[in-house]
Amino acid sequence: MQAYLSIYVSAALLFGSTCAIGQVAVKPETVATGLQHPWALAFLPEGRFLVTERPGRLRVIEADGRLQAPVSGLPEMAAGGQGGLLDVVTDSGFAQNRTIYFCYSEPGPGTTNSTALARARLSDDSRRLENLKVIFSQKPKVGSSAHFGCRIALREGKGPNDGTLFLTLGDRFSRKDDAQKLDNHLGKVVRIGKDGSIPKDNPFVSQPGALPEIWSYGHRNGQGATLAPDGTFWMHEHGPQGGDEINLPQAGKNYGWPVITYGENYGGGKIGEGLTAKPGMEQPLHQWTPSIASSGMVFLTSDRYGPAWKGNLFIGSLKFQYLDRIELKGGKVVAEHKLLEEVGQRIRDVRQGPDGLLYVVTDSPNGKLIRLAPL
Ligand SMILES: [Ca+2]
Repeated sequence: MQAYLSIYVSAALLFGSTCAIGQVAVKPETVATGLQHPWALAFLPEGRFLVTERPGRLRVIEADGRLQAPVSGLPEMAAGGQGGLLDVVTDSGFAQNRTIYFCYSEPGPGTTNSTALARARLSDDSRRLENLKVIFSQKPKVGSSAHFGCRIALREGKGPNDGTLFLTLGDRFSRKDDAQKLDNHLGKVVRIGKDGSIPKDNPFVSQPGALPEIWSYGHRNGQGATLAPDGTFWMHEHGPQGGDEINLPQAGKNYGWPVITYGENYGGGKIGEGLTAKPGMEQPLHQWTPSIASSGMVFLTSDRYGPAWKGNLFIGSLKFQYLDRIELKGGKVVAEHKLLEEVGQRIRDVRQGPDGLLYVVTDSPNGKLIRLAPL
């Protein structure tokens, strides 16, 4: 972090202002308003959008910004607190099969709930879901309204790790020690087939007592996930008070929570033994202290903003209400730049559209869908 800061500051001095580094003039263009706590954004053919609203609605937004009535046929949800309808992605074959995947808080007995992942077909008129199937359900169900995760990254292609979904799962806040145990799905990344099957090369399929969906463990609450242009799986997760992290989870590895963390308890005080490193536990690629409360994540692959931005990573900040443009070099974070501060809302998700432009949704009772228009 200190190394990063010194690079940032010296670059700023060199160029006179941080804005001069890789500067591209962009203007936030509001595409749609009136969204209630939008959480995730996907793209449909003909310039339309698919947006989740946390209270449990899925909406199509027309290219001109008109909101359609909520899509019907969604499963029952435990909406409340941080729970409800969360991430959504479209299948790479959506134009033919109209398949989507979404994650949400699924009610259990009494006041319990957990994160679930469902697959469905969006009807031809985009008004309802058909052939709904819950393809994963986090175990155990817990009486908590916090730390559901969840973000979905779909890896397509024909290689051994392809045709699968990565899903980030939170520790439910009250069960952090379970993130270190392999007999549950709390504080994990899981990996499943698009039909809910378990890939044969998942790391714990043949380990007695371990759940076979687990890809990596020791996570706290991941609310960003994507694939890098080279196909590597990237995610980020919220720390407690400090210590939000970017990780590149590899099969079977332990990302440390709650044994190691750069954060501390809310109100102060160390977590566990107050360690930041331990043998057998992975270090994050990057960490933010204080926490930015990261949400949403995408690599820009288009040329629409010029060469300075191509290949940059974009992550939303809920807490400080900006979009973080992250420059990487040699796989490390070398600079960060704040965008969209003028919007004054929590940035919940960021994606690259089929037009190569970046889009965000803002998490607010009157949330917006915003396009970053290059000037
Ligand atoms: Ca960690």
